[in-house]
Amino acid sequence: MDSAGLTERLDSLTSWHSDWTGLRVGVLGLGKTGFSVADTLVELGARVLVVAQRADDSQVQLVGVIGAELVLDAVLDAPPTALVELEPELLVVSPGFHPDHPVLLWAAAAGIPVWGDVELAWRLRDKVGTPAEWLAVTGTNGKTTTVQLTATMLVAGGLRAAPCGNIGIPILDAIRDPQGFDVLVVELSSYQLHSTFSMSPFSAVCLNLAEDHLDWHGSFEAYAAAKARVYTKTKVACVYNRSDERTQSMVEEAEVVEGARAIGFGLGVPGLSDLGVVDGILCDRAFTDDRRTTALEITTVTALAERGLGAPHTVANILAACALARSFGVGIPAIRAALASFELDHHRIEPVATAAGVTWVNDSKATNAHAANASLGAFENIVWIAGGLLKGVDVEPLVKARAGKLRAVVLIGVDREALRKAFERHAPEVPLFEVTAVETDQVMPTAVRLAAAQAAPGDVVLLAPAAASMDQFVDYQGRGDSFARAVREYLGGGGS
Ligand code: UMA
Repeated sequence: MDSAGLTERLDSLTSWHSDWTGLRVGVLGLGKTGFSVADTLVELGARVLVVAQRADDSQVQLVGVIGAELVLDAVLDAPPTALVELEPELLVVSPGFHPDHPVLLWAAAAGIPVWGDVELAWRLRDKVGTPAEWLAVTGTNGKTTTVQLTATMLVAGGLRAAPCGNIGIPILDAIRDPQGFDVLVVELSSYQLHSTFSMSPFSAVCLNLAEDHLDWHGSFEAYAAAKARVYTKTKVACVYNRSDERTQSMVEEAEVVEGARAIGFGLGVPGLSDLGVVDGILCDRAFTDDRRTTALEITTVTALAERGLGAPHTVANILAACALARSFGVGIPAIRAALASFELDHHRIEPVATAAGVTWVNDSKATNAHAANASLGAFENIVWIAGGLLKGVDVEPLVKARAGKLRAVVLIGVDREALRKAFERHAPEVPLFEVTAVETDQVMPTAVRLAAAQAAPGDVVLLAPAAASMDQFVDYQGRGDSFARAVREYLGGGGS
């Protein structure tokens, strides 16, 4: 088929009920995404070859069972022969593949279109009855909490709703659910947005923007451009963060569906089309008929704080979730009911223990400087445990901004040098300790001992690493679990 014919065929594939039979597709990656993509395309009658550098045994077996072909190549520094011979009409890429991966460079040179799983899911969303609307959520931090909050509010409002996407549930699994949904709350990473073109969400939010994943995108501009795509073709509400101007600019510059409104959220007094806080009361001034003269009261910061939801960045996430849910018509009583039962996930500013006046807090989910900054902002007098994989991000502004709160810092992880230098330059007065142990089971016990020796009554020992965990732990959950275990063992042993 010539390239015009191929473009025409791919352009026509906009429905589950389109003719996908015989389409030759290379699927890159065999993790959660790759398997869901292969499984879906085989079901549609496409010819599927999966290519991956590594995969779990169970996934490898399942690929055979569903009837897709597989090439495993640990190096993969060039397209495998089987892929070249397939002459794929389309590649569907897993988000973990860097854009400059040799197979993607080959595809670009050969003119083979590359989609992500979100692009595929958008086209296939009419499998079960009326397609669900999508509420799309991105941002550097707070995505998962906001997605969970929004889904909880929608369900409390009597809707069939589910969270999916980067949160860990492949979006293709959600659109293939046999019962179908009224609405999906879709968490989108910058990686996923990079390979999404057709999506037209009901409402969308970019919660905030700070440096992260620069090693994947190559530059902050490229990362920001990927995030900005969340607003493209939004139909009803483009929700932005009033304290992050770049999210507002993204909305101003986005090509949206005519009639879509810009809705701000923030911790200050709300403007006419915003959600905000007045005298400690969270208010909606966007989705009420009489918004010139009244604001709808949702709840109070005090009530949220009593439930462990009072940290400033958590309140901001709640307002963003309210904006999305309200845009879909959820009433204030349902939102209140949702907030009354909602619990933050583990590893998000989670108190682990208090002993001898020292509180130990696990915020292992703070995997970048922006999240760590929010975390450090929630406490005074902190012994900070930080470090891991910095992903090319500059930590100097964070150290400079928060040094005044730090009683001491304990560095873990492989990128200690950048953090150490930042302290030498901007906060030489803060006592600094380093964990040189590299064995996973030694890192946290050592860090906890060092931190305990520095903490005084009234202090918080805060694990908020500002870095990814994969240098020393399986993931951020493993890192947080290891910290909590080490704290309990230390305190159980009569420490602190
Ligand atoms: N692979 C290669 N070579 C590569 C990269 C990947 O061969 O260079 C293959 C391997 O076979 C590997 C598979 O791809 O087994 C893994 O693919 P993946 O890294 O894209 O991960 P998935 O299991 O498909 O999970 C992805 C998201 N992971 C990433 O974006 C890195 C999950 O987000 C998401 O939950 C899932 O899809 C469902 O949508 C996780 C994540 O860390 C939580 N996201 C990042 C973040 O939140 O910061 C973006």
